[in-house]
Parts: sequence; C-alpha cells; structure tokens
Amino acid sequence: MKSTKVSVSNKNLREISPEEFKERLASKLDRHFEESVEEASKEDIFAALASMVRDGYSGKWRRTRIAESANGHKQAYYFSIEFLPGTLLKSNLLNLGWLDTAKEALADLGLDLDEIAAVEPDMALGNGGLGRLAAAFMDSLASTGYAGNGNGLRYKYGLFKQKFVNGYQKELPNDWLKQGDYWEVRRESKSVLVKFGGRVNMVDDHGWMTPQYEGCTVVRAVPYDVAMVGYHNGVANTLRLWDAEIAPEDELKYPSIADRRKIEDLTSILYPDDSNYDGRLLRLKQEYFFVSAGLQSIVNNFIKDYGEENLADFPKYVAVHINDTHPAMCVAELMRLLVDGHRMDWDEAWEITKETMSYTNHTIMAEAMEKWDVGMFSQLLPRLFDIVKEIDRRYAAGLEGKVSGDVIERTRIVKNGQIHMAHLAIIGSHSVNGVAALHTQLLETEVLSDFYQLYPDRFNNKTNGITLRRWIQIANPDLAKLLDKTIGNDWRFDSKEMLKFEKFYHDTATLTSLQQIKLANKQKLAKVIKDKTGVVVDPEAIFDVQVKRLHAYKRQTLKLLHVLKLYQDLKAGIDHPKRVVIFGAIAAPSYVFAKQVIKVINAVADLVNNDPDIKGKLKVVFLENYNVSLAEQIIPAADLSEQISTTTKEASGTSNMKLMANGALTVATMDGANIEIKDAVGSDNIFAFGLDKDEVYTYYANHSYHPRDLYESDPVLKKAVDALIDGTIPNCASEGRALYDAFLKDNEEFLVLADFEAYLKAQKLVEKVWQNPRQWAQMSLVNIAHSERFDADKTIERYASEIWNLDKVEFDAEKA
Ligand code: AZC
Repeated sequence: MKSTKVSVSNKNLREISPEEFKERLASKLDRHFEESVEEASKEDIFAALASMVRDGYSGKWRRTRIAESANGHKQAYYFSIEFLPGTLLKSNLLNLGWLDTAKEALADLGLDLDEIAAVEPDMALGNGGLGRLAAAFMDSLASTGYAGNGNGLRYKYGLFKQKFVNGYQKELPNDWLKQGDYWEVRRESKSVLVKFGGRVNMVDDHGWMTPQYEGCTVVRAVPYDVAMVGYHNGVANTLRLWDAEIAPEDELKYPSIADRRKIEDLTSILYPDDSNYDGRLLRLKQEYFFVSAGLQSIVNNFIKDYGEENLADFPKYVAVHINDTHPAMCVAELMRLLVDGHRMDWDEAWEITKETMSYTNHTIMAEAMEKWDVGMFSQLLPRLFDIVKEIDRRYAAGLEGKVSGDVIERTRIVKNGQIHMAHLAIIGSHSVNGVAALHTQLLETEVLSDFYQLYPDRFNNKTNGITLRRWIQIANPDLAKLLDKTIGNDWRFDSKEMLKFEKFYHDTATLTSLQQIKLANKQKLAKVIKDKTGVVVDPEAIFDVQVKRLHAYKRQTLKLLHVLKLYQDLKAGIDHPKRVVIFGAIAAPSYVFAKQVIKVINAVADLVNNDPDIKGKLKVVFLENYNVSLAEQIIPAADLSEQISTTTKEASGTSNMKLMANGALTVATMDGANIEIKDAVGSDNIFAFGLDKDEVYTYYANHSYHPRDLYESDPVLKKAVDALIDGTIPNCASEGRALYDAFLKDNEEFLVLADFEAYLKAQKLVEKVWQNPRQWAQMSLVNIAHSERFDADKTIERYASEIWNLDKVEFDAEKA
C-alpha cells in the first residue's frame, strides 16, 4: 500500500477566470437549450451550471477511481441508511475553486447565484443529525484525500415536506427527483441481484454444504453514483445509492404496473416508521437491500482487482463502516458471501469479517437500538437468519465458562424471540465508537457495559464534526471574508488557523465587523421569516434558535416554558430585551407527543405574536420544513444556540457546532458535545446550566423525581405550566393538557421541570450579557475561533487512522 499525501495544489481560491466561466455557460445554454443567457430561465441556468460543474469534476472522478484501484489503496465504505447532503451546486463550486468566480461572472450577467442555486431541491435522504453527519463525512473523506465512499439508498421520495395546517404538522411527499437529479450517474453494468423470502435447502455440493434458494423474490439493485468532490485537491469519491428494479429475467412475472410497484416501492420512501408491521417489514427489506447490494459490489470489485485467491487479504484493502444499527446486517451478509459464495472456512471468514467491520452508535435511547422479531426476519431472510443464529451460537459457546451465564444471556444476539442488531454489530466488528466523549463513556459504563467488559479494546470515541466549508464559506460568506481579512485565507485549507482569530478579541474594528455581519444575516432571515410566515421580526432583537428534530429528550418543551414565562412577565409589565424565538423541527409521523408539542408551540406563537400588550418584544416563529437549505439561512443569523437536552440523552448534537461556528452563543446542558464546546471556549463563553449526569442518574436510580413537588413549590414554574391548561393559549386544549400531564408525571424521564429554574437563571445571564454588545461580540469571536475543534475533516482523520487504517490517495492533483 502506498501512502503519499495529496498536496493542496495552491492557495489561489479561483481555478477559473470569470471570462472563461461566462463563455462556458453561454455555450452550455446554447447547446442544451438553444438559448442565450438573456433568454434562459433560472432552471435552465441551473442545469447549465450543473453540467459545467460535472465537466469540471468528471476527469477527477475517473482519475481518483483509477488511482485508488491501481495503487492498491485501502478503501473505506460508509454504509448508512441516511445521507443528507442538502444541495450540491454551491458546495461543488466551492470545492472546485469556482465559487467566487461563479458569483462574479453571474453578477456581470445580471444574475444572482443564490437565486439560481435555490432552484436545486435538497437531497433529503435522511431525518437529521445521523444523515447530515454521513454527508459531512463524504465531503471530508474527499477533501482530506482518502479513498472513502458512501453506500446507501436512492429514495424516490426523501424526507417528507412538513406543512403546518392550523398549527398541526402535515406530511407531504417530497418528490425531489421530479426534475431529475443533476448529479447522479446510473451505472447499469454494476447492478446486482438481491434475494428475499422463499426457502433455503442446504445441499451437499462436492463436500460443501451449499444453499439452494427456492421460491424467493429476486430484486435487481441498480446503483446511482454521485461524485463527492474534494476541496481543491483533485479528488472525487463516490456516494453510491441503490435503487430497486425488476430483475430482467422476471419481467414476465410482473406484467402489471401494480405488480411492478411491489418491487420498486422498496426504495420509494425514506425508511418508514416502525409503528406497524408493514412499515417494519419494509424497513427491514430496505436495510438488507442496500447492505447486500453494497457488499456484493465491494466483493466483486475486490475479486476483479486482487483475485478470489486473495480474499484472505480483504481487510487489508476494504473497511466497511456500519453507521448505527441499520446496516448491522453487514456482519452476517459478508459471512454469507464468503462462506456460501466463496467457500471460505467459517473461522477464517469470521476473522476477516471482524477485521473489516466497524460500528458507530449514535444514541443511548433504547428504542432506537433496533431489534427484529425472529419470525419476520427468518421469513424475509431465511439464509441470513441461519447465519445470524450460527454467529450467536458460536459467540455464546465461546464464552461458556469464561464469564457468567447472565452476561452471556444479556449480550446474546438472538434472545426472547428477537434479534438484537447492536449486539450483532458489536460482536462482528473490531471497533465500536460513540460520537462525543460523554456518550462514549455512557456506552462503556451503562448502555453497553457488558460488552465493554468483554472487549475493552474495541471501544473508542470519535466526537462528531461538521463541514465548516458549508457552514462558514457557503452559508456565511461575509464571515469568511472577515476571517480572510484578519488571519489570511489559510484557515480555508487548515481550520486550525481559525484559532488565530482569537487574537482579535480586543480589536474594536473586528468586533464591529462581526456585529455588522450578524445584523445583515439577521436582516436576511427576517425577510425569509416575513415571506414564509407573515410574521415581522426586528433584526435588532436576540435571535434565539432551536433547530433539531423534535423529540421529548431534546426538550423543545423547556424552551416553550421559557417563552410562556417571558410572555407572562411582559404581560405583567416586567421588561426583557427584545427576543425572537425561532424553532425548526420535524416530528416523526407517528410520534404523537412530538406532534402535540408542535401544535402547542404554533398556538403559543399565534398568541404571543398577535397580543398588542407585548408590543413586539417577543416573537415566536416556527419555520416549516427544516432542512439543510433552511439551516443555511437560519444558522448564520443566530445569536443564541439552544442545546438543552436532558443530560445523558443527546449523543452529540451537531447543530450546536454549526451555530457556534457562526458566532452564536450556546445555552447548554452538559450533554453530548456541549461539554466539549465548553472545554474549547471556556466556561465564560457559554451559558451552561442544569442537572449533571450523576444527578440525572440518581433520579433514575432512586425513582426520586417528583415534578409535582416542584410545581407546587415554585409559583413561577406553576404559572408557566398552568398556562397550558387554563385557557391562556387558545386552540390547543387537548395538546396543552397532554404536555401538562407529561411534565407532571411522576419520574418523568426528561426532567423538564427539574431544569426550569436553572434554565431561567442562565437566560437571565444571557439578557445581562446582551446589554453589553461588545462583550457579546467578544464571546462570539471566541466561539468562532474554537469551532475548528469540530471540523469534520479532523474527525475523519481520526476515523481513517484509528479505525479504518487508511492511507491517502496517491494522486497527481496538478494533472486533475
Ligand atoms: C443522532 C443523535 O441524536 C445526535 O446526538 C448525533 O449528533 C447524531 O446522531 C450524529 O451522530 N442520532 C440520530 O439521528 N439517529 C439515531 C437513530 O440515533
């Protein structure tokens, strides 16, 4: 294996001149649409730009592929059921070194890149943090010059479009492929077949027990590849997304459209909710489909490059990463391919599998750790079920007599009629990681402690990261320019350089620029808010932002209680600085409580925004359909970042990192990566509050949380909570009651009321600091400077060296 570092070609941010750019655009429009720039619609210009960008990276993409296989580079494959890249035009332009030129050239033509880029639908193939992290890792793998590829599903409908009707969340299909995707390439010749159902008979074939499949359904998996372009380095990796089609030999079996749908619907929707049997079954099918298709293609490639006789070397050239439990079947599927397909001895195959696989856990919430009913699993995947059972049998047998029977029982894969996917992933991997220091610690000491005792060396932490390129260079170009002006543009290539920004802590001109940039971003967002909701907000107010999936543990409810308290104060003549509270959150369609929270927040927004007594001092805005593109508008405009999950429950969080990088100050419980943010910026530059981990666990262990006592003894708290049921908030009696009951339930899991007083105190401090704009700007500056710690490029460097054992692609960037 070679290990040559890709050298950054140069620090010139423009790799093309505006003149050349304009010429290419004109010629694309002429060739594809027979029209001039003046005649072209935004959609046509977008298509022409996308086509130019593809021309720009196609050589790099081919050369990277050739360099990777010709030079015997180890490749990592990141298996994830979610990828949330958002839009790709601007990030591809940026990474190619064309972004500034594109802006300038289009402006010369009287066009605005932002308006044209807005035509692109978000690639929303995921729900939240987990999918966004997977997309960030794709960008970082290419940008750091590693051979790392994604493997997932090409959902025809991405995450639903959230609409509010009467304050209630409604879900509409998100037909993101309607206009055709500009980035994907269908690779017909790389199709593979995936089998479901039927029966398996093991027959003796020259002394090798070989499965014979009978009556199964065969689905053709067709890959669509999307280039993941590295930043200024000539590398382009691949995100491979699988689509389901009828197998050619089965065309006659499915004569009607309805019949075909049964097969093709496998990849129709983002993995469905598991609130009913059919939803669960479809999800299991999807998981096996991309696992099997991905691994088949990896094994096929390996054999093509290195020969079947060298399969023993598989882990030297291939790393497979299991992103959360959804692709945990990789363990059993690779065993199936090696043992059944290539007649490898079980023990040898098992060693290869373990060395190849690694697993990231993203949550401590038990309900999110997948378990499949044995009945469903064995019917859908009979051969895989045999293999899982055999892995489990050997696992238990191997521990017999070495550890207590209880430990074996607790850690088995198959027990009580269920298959525990996290157990399969851990037993079949050489590495298990959490996504922030506290989270990994809790995995080791609480959630997966038995496994930690058994395999202490497998456990490690990899704190999450974000794509600073997208969140600063693309979303906040004025901040990027200020960084260039103060510290030079090296930070664009090495984020560590951002630490130098701290030297400007006392520099009035820099602090003033920071304030001006924030204000301008807030003015822009105010316009978006006005256009989307009709609500007028004052850009001089505190923009207080909570953007993340809607979940009880994330406690949008605590923010809601704070809003009610502010409202009650203002009504009573107690003054507060002007504040705009901004929510963005999607609730899972079957998550009743989360949807009730949305309804109540919307009702409170109606009440507060229209009450003349409030005189505009408080506004509440819930922006519909939070996604990556909306995040790019909200985050640069945020003053305050709300990270208020129940301590121990948020594995890491990543909106906390994006907001910090854009200069928002964080109000935070000491949960997930908030702790590391506090370490980075120092306790003077964050508003930390709330129960710590030990206090939370003490409540849990002693069942000693009695929220009614708090409610009865704290009149301020009581008043805010009572607003939910006393008619203060119109049009949400039943939802208000549901929240009220939830808060007051004995031993309520998320400890909302327990943190209320501390939260108010932290918010008081926020108001105090807000009165001192210079201090606020200084704290903001420190946060920006230290966001370098959460650069996903660095996270990927750690995955690459500590888990995957990758080397950098040897590549002549100059020729790319
Ligand atoms: C999320 C975690 O909730 C979040 O804390 C973390 O930052 C993110 O993953 C990335 O690691 N988890 C999910 O989105 N989904 C599941 C099933 O955990």
